[in-house]
Amino acid sequence: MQTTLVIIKPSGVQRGLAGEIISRFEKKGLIIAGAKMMQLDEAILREHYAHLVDRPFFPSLLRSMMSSPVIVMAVRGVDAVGVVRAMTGVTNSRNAAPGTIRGDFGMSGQENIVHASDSPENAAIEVARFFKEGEVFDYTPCTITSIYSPDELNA
Ligand code: IDP
Ligand code: MG
Repeated sequence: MQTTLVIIKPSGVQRGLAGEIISRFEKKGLIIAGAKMMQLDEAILREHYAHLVDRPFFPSLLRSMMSSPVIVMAVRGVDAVGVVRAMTGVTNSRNAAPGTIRGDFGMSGQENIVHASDSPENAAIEVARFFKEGEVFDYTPCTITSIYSPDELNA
């Protein structure tokens, strides 16, 4: 199984979408392996968005991501990184497909409701960036055999 990082950004927290977003992952059959609210600061955002620090919109992105607490989640499942990215939709919410989180709830490129890790490698780095030892839990929901076949679980 993979564990991926989801951040419910200030745009999602402020608009009262946290429950709806968590519910989508739960209903899909993904496991919420860790969850907490935190206030992000410039240092962690410069690391997290290192690929964007030279872009003209970076100061605005920083302000936005620090404008309220966020909810960070470690979300687990078979192929969870790709599944969660697909559920998130493309970066600009106006272009995101209906049925995705950004496509259903957003109108903005910047204020796009959620972050989701883009590769298994980055997912491992990002979960470790936002969660301390002991904050991500390794448990098996009692519904697991209704979510996956035995061969999917043992792959
Ligand atoms: P992603 O969140 O879909 O992976 P990235 O390119 O990694 O997209 O960008 C990270 C975040 O930076 C986006 O989710 C969005 O909030 C913001 N962002 C990206 N491109 C733009 C832009 O052109 N204008 C404003 N904000 C942007
Ligand atoms: Mg990204």
